[in-house]
Parts: sequence; C-alpha cells; structure tokens
Amino acid sequence: MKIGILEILTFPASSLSESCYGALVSRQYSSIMPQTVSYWCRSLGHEVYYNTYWGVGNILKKLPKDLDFVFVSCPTHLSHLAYIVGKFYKNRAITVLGGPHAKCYPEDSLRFFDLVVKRCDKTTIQSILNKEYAKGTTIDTEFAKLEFPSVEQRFPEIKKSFILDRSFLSVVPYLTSVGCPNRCPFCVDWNSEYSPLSIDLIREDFYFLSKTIPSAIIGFHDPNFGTNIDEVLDLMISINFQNPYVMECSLDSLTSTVVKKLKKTNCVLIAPGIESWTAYSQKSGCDKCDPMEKLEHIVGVLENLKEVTNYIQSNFIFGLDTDEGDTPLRLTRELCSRVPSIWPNVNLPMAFAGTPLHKQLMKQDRLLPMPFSFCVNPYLTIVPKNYDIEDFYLRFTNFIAFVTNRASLSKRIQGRALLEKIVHVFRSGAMKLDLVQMNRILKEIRKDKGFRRFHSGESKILPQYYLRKTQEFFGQLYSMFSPEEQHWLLNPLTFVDQ
Ligand code: B12
Ligand code: SF4
Repeated sequence: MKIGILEILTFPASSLSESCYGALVSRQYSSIMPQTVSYWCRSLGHEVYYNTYWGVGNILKKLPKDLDFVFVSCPTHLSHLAYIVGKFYKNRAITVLGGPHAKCYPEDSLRFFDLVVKRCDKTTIQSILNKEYAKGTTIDTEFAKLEFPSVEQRFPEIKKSFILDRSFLSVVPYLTSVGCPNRCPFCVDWNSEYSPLSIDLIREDFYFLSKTIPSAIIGFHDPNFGTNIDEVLDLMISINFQNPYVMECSLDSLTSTVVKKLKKTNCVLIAPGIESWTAYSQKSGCDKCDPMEKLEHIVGVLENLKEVTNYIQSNFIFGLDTDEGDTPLRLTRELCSRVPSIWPNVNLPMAFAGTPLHKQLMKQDRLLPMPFSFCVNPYLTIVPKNYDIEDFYLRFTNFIAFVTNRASLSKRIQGRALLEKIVHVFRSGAMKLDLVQMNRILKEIRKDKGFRRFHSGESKILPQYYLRKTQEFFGQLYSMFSPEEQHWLLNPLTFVDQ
C-alpha cells in the first residue's frame, strides 16, 4: 500500500525572514514518533512517503495525492493545518491523526480524521493498516514497553531535516527514556510511567551517529532527561561520544557531579526548566527557598553551566496562580542582568485537556473558548488568577521588549562564536514578531470592552480580533471548509476532559 506521513512543525511563513527561520530552525523540530511510524510501515513492506512541513510551500503538496493511508502529527496550535490535510485526503485515503494534539483532543480531531491515535505501538499501526478499526475510532493502546527503531533504521527519515543534504546544523531527535516520575499539573506526561530505554541500544546508536554523521546535533527529546542524565553521560564519556547535543532538563538534575561530566562532552545548548519563582521549587533543587534565595541559587547553577556551554536557555511560565504583582518578571529580569548570556524563554500557561490544570480551570470556569490556533505564545487562553488582562499584557510586553532590545541582545552575544550570534539574532527577531502581536492585543484591550469581558470570563463571545486572526491563520484555505466546519473550527471541543 501507499502510505504518507506528515509532521506539521510550524505556521506558514508570511515573509522571507519567516521562511529562512522555518528552513533553518523550525525544520529541526521534527519528532521521533512520526519517523518511527514511517519506519514501522516501511518494515511491513509498504511504499512510504515521509515528510515534514516547516512553513514553506503548499502543505497539500507535501505528500503524493494518491495514497491509501495518511498519518498526520501536530501540536494543538497547528491543528488547523492538520485539519486542512485531513479534509483534503478525506475521500482519497484513510486519514489518521496522531501526536500531541490527537492525544489531548481526540473528539475534536475525529471531526476531520477517520481515526485518531492517543497511544500506540507497532502492533497498533499494523492493525490500522489491516483496517481493523472502524472509522470514527479513538485508539489508545496500553503497552508494556515501547520499542523504537535504531537511528540507522530511521536514517532515511532523519535525512529529511538535513539542510542542503548535509548533516551539519541538523538535529537528530533522540530519546533515552519515555515518561516522567514527576507530576507537574500542566504537563501531558503528569501521569505517565518513567521508563529508560536499553543502554545497549543507545550505545549502538551513539556509535552509528559518531561514525556516520559526527557533526549532526543530537536533540534529546526525553520528557525529563534529568532522570537518566548520569547514566547517559557516563556512556558518552566512556565511548568518547563527541557529537554536539542539545538537552532540556529540570534544574535540580544539574548537580555538581553532573556538571563535571557535562564538561567532558559536547553539549551545545542546555535548557533548564525553572518554571516559576514561587512554585515547582523542588524542580530547581530549592524546595524551601523564598524567591530571593531561589534567585541566588539559580544564578549559582547557571554560572557553573557557563563552563559547559555558551548557550543556556532558562524556561519559565508567567501567569500561574502563584504569580502575583511584579515579582515573577522582575526576578526573571534580575536573573538576566546577573547572567546576561542566557536566553530567558517565558511561556504563558496552557491548559491542555487531560492535565490536572485543565480539570481545575474547567471547574473554575477559567478556560477561554478560543480556537486551537491560539494555544501558543503570545496568546492567553485562560483567565489569570491575579492579573487583569491589561495589566498582564502590559507586564509581559515590557518584559519581551527588554529581552529583545539592542542592549540585552548585545550583552547576550558578547564574545560568542559567529553561529551563536546568528542564532540569537534570529530568535530575537522571531520574538519581536510576538511583540508586535502583543501590542495589537493591548490596543484591542483598550478599545474594545467586549475583548476585556471575554478575557475576564464574563463573556463567551469571541472578539472580532480573534475571529479575523483565525481566518488569517487559514488564509485562502478557509473557504475549503463548509459553514458547519468553520463553526467547528471556531468552537473546538476544548472543554471535554478527554
Ligand atoms: C520533545 C518535545 C519538544 C521538542 C520536539 C517537538 C516535537 N515536534 O515533538 C521541541 C523542544 C522542539 C518542542 C517544542 C515545542 N513543544 Co514540545 N514537547 C516535547 C516533549 C517534552 C516530549 C514529546 C515526546 O517526544 N515524547 C515521547 C513520545 C514517544 O511520547 P508521546 O509524545 O507521548 O507519543 C505517544 C503518542 O502520542 C503517540 N504518537 C506521538 N506522535 C505520533 C505520531 C503519529 C503519526 C502517531 C500515529 C502516533 C503518535 O505515540 C507515542 C507512544 O504512544 C513533550 C512533553 C511530554 N512530556 O510529552 C512536549 C510537548 C509535546 N510540547 C508541547 C508544546 C506546546 C511545544 C511548543 C509549542 C512549545 C513552545 N512554546 O514553543 C513547541 C512546538 C514545536 C513544534 N512545532 O512541534 C506540548 C504539546 C501540547 C499540545 N497538545 O499541543 C507538550 C505535550 C508539552 C506540554 N505542554 O505538556 N517540544
Ligand atoms: S518534569 Fe517535565 S516531563 Fe515531568 S511532569 Fe514535569 S513538565 Fe512534565
């Protein structure tokens, strides 16, 4: 059979700089599961077309037209693009949606796809191809242990993200574990079992990577890499694994022993999750600290990390129920002044269905009825507990203006290698586009009372601004949808705890 697999990685680019960003950066966001599904289908003897969409070109031309099955994967904010693909192939192939959006919103996804997959293994995919599931089914397979193909086996898929056919600067998505022992209420993995993958297989993959593509960057996609970090670093050191790599982990896993080991490897970017100044302090290894003590502790850890890598991104969330007044962003700003080389990545809280946060906000009637495309920065889809909407956006806008201003940028790139400078300039530019959006939102807040009432939860009527923006997200393709489908897009099933 002919099978297509498409992973959607970003919005369509609307300018040359966005196209360049897509080609160089977003293209490297590809994840392991679509590549794995592609390999499984190949190994079952099918003719497989795997591709990713990184914002350039016509999304409907990324796969052949005449397929028997189409598998699509996307995060929630890009689900409208997946729905376009689902609709396009509706009567041409059996359409299947998997990935983060499918996992959180299967009922809504079934409006546009024949089958939706929450969890799966190779046997599930085989059953789908054998047409064992009726159209309209949500598939959720409990499995004992997920087995992934080796890097060598999924190499044809990995090569798709190579730039100009070269591995230099391309990222190979990699997992050393699945699940997480922590229980953060905003995370889709809050109730998953932690399970490390076989160290022997990891060793074989590392040998293959260093022999075949030694300059490719390894992107560790483990939900919580910190749990496994000691063992993986020991392995890297013992076999002298020198591929560059990027990793995300909670700050508490960066103990002095781990930092010593990190120094012996080729870590080019590290992104510790700090999340908040007043909550999740155990994740920063600072359980009983007050915010000022936490700041000192974090400055200490980040200073040490500077000896490991030049590129440190610290991850925060702004707008949690524990956030109040100017403390959160003032302290983040203070952190940037103390360690000016860091990139502070501040996300707004998102309550994805299936998480305890979603359940809590649904109960408190604090989830805003917004189309899925807004489930990403700089949009706010929840009613914050301690901020009025104008106050919230004013603080956030000032902060982003500070992060992207010339002075902050020049301090951040001082003494850095050319490539690091380019990446920072690109990221600042992309963030400035968010700033433009945030200023427009502020303008709407000030001129439209309905906008304010919507954000305080008093009105359920979607403001005109968001309506126009939704149509903009779809572009000309909006007219592909019938009036009923357009109604679905504007009123997604976000409130069912699925
Ligand atoms: C690695 C990762 C990334 C990487 C790689 C991105 C990517 N494309 O996966 C990077 C750092 C680039 C990234 C970026 C972002 N991420 Co991210 N990321 C993760 C993370 C930590 C792990 C995902 C993973 O690979 N897990 C391992 C696999 C094996 O498990 P799994 O995903 O549960 O998959 C199972 C099933 O879902 C299914 N499946 C998965 N994919 C597919 C595909 C098909 C075709 C099929 C049939 C089945 C299937 O099979 C698996 C086994 O059952 C998750 C958090 C988490 N703890 O899961 C967030 C997560 C996926 N990210 C999230 C978000 C919001 C983002 C960003 C928007 C953040 C931001 N503010 O910019 C960007 C979006 C980038 C993009 N275009 O995709 C959300 C998505 C929620 C949602 N509903 O959309 C998550 C869930 C975090 C959260 N908030 O809880 N992320
Ligand atoms: S530590 Fe990370 S992966 Fe684990 S539950 Fe918290 S946010 Fe999710």
